Amino acid sequence: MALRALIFDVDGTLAETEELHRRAFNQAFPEFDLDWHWDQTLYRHLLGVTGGKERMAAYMDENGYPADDPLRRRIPEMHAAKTKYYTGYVSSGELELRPGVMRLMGEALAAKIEIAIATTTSSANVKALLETNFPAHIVDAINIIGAGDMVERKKPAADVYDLVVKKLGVPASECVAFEDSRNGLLSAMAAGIPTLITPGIYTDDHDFTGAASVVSNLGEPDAPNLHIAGFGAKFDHVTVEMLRALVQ
Ligand code: XBP
Ligand code: MG
Repeated sequence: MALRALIFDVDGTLAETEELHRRAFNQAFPEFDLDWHWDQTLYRHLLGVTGGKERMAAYMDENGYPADDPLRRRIPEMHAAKTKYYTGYVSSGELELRPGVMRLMGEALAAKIEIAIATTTSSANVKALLETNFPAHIVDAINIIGAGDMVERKKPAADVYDLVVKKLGVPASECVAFEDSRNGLLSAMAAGIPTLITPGIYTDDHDFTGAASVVSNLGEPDAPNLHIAGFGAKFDHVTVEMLRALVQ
């Protein structure tokens, strides 16, 4: 079995973005005369719902807002305000990539292996992260991006991974998905893609049963990662060589 493509999730996988998302939500709420404040404990719970708009609707459901509350019609506006703040934070360079992300992408390109993105977040957020944190040659090589606003059903549904695999035109079994959450793992698995997990600050307690491999992060030659479960115990950082063996 050949290794044809690496498909990366964004939030929690490329970078620890969720604290900036949480800050952006909290900055947008007062604009709509809401005294909502999502602290880290509440946000960890709310992250069980993927998609910012769906997350706000779930929060309203949990806090007694009627199904026909007029505020629900303002969720798209609220989400646009939040996205404006979030993309501003990202573009001002507040994010750092997780260990090994840039290195592995460079190795994949050198080995003529495709790189793609499959995320629940909005396209504007992906664009801001790629343009701010990645060099042009990598941005130019990422031709296939599946984002939350492109599919009917967000993760854990397979939709976004199915879309990306279809655009790649390769067998799902010859790709590797990189994820940080159970919802992301379930989505990639439903699409038939072997999945490597790097748990994030908000997902370290998730059940990753079914993952091909779970490691603390992708690691660097001079900054080894920790092997947690599945394939890869003899590697101290994730490489194309390791991934080729993983898909065999
Ligand atoms: C994570 C998500 C997103 C972000 C917020 O996506 O579920 O909803 O939390 O972004 P992934 P939006 O891990 O698949 O990248 O507000 O744009 O949804
Ligand atoms: Mg994620």
